[in-house]
This record gives sequence, C-alpha cells and structure tokens, in this order.
Amino acid sequence: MSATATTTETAQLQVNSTPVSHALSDVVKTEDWSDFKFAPIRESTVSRAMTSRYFKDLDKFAVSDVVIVGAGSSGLSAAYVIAKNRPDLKIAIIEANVAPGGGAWLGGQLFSAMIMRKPTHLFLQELDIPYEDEGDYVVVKHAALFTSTVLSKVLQFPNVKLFNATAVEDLVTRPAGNGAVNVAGVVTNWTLVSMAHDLQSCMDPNVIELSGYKDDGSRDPSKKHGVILSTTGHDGPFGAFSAKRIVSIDNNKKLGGMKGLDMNNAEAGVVKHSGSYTGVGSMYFAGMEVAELEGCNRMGPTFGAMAVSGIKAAEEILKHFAA
Ligand code: AHZ
Repeated sequence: MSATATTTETAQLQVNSTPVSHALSDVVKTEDWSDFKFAPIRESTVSRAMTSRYFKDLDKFAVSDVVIVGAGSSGLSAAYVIAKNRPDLKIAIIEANVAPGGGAWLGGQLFSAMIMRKPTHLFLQELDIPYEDEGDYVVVKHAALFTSTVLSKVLQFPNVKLFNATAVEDLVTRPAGNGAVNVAGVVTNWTLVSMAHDLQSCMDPNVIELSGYKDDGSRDPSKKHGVILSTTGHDGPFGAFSAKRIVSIDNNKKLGGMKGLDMNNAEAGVVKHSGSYTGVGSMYFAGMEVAELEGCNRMGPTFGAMAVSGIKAAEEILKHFAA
C-alpha cells in the first residue's frame, strides 16, 4: 500500500484481513518490510559451511555399517526401520538422482493417489500419514505425501546420510573362502560423471567400504560386518543395478528378469524374495529390483510391497547386527 492511501482504504484492508501469523512476527513488527535485513554473510562462509560438512560426511561414511543403494519407496522404508531401531549404525543412502524418492512421487501414470494393500496401513500409521480406508487396501491422497514424509523422517535421523546425485557404479568384493565372495563396499561416482564416462579419458570413482574388515581386507571376527541393501528398482538406465552386477559375481546365478504385470502374484513374490541374497555374503535386496533378480511379476501402481519388502529386508539386517 502506498503512503498516500486513504484512511478508508486502510480501514477496509484491516477489516477484511485476518492477522497473518508467521514465525517472523517477532522480527517484522508491522506490515512495513522496508527495513528488513538478514545478518551479513560472506560468500566464502556459505561455501565453507556446505563443503566442510559434505567432506566431513564423506570422511565419516567412508566406512559404513549399512549402505542402501537407491532412495525409492523400498529403500526409504528400509532406511526408516533400520535407523529408528539402531541409532548406533552408520547408514549411507546412495541415490543416483538429484531428487530422492524414485518413482514414488506419483501413484501411477501421472495420477496422484498412492494405493497400498493392507497391512501396509500399519506402516502409514507409524509414519503418521493419513489415508482413506477402502477395505482391503488404503489410499494416500498423494504419493508425494508418503514420499516426503518418510524422506523427512529418514533424513532427521542423525545416523543417516543421503548422498544424492551419486551413482553406485560397482560393488567392492572380497574372497570369502572356497570360491565364495562377500560384498565389502560400493564404488561411487557423481551421477553426471557416471553418465559421461565415454566423453573423458579417466574419471575414477570413489569408494564406501563396509565396516568390520581388517587392513588386509579380511573380516575382523571380533566385529559385525556391514551390509549392502540394494533397492534400485526395475531395469532402466540405472535400475536393477546390483541384480545385473551380481550375476557376473555369482557364477551360479542367472538373472530372473521381471515378468509381466500381475498385481496379486507380484507383491507377494517381491516380499517373499526380499532380504538376504544367499549367493553373495552381506548382500540384501528389496523393492522392484527383487523382481528383476528373481523373476517375479511386475506389480504396476500398487506400493504395499515396496514398503513391506523394505521392512522385511530391514528386519533381517537388524537381526544380523543383533546376533
Ligand atoms: O534413481 C533410482 C531410484 O531413485 C535409484 N538408483 C537406481 N540405480 C542406482 C544406482 N546408484 C544409486 N546405480 C540408483 N541409485 O534407485 C531408486 C529406485 O527407486 P524406484 O522407485 O525405481 O524403486 P522401488 O523398488 O523402491 O519402487 C518401485 C516402484 C514401482 S515400479 C512399478 C512398475 O513399474 O510396475 N511398480 C512399483 C510399485
């Protein structure tokens, strides 16, 4: 409003508007924002505030207890359960995309609502996410409500670090005797670098190692060893990453390949086969990647098995660390 506004105009404005309540009320005393100022800051301060924390995190999580590959609905559900139950475990989530959440920002096609079959509603209750009860299934009004809620809860756990825009390019493996192999870490790179390897001659990756190993690479029997949970979704530019990689590490395994869509069989199949992968030590799978690994059906736009398979894998991982 200009300084020349008439008394009548001002009065009408006050009568018609309700007082705006916001967190800045103590700072901005009137509707006049013209003197508003932030405390001064140097550009280098901003730069250092970001980079020092990121490099501290890279240092802290260079050895991690749990590495979750992929931050879609299954990976985030697993991360929530593990982090909530074991605040002492270091959990690194590696997500190739800038935006975590995988396919769970929409319910299916471009539609908003997310369908989850019971008993997944119990997990929604745990997360405080409202839903409509339709009998055998429930509906969250927007898939983004599920994803943003579980994401915000996961990110608030002090023992979780999300490295987004970072792709897992390979698995670290170590011999486990008698021809067996353990996974012992993940090989990472900035996703944009991963996508451009053919443009530059040498863009070597970085590594996150699992905990519980000695300097010579053998497992320290006095310690619990770390694990990898892969939840990279079904096949795509990045998807089904570990499933595809594991078949060349485990000579006894052939890639199952995701079968056609069959909601009833798909959800049960994915949950049944999620969890520990017996062919390679320390490796776990959940979500649609399980369908690629084990040849389950595709499920389409129903998300119960994503949360439940993540929870099942998380429980197995918790048992491993508890034993
Ligand atoms: O970016 C990927 C996505 O966010 C990420 N990812 C894939 N490969 C990666 C790599 N390194 C790091 N090499 C990687 N991150 O993994 C995430 C997978 O999320 P998603 O939503 O695709 O998988 P999900 O199994 O959690 O959920 C699948 C949801 C689907 S797909 C589907 C159908 O097509 O029928 N139905 C359902 C319910």
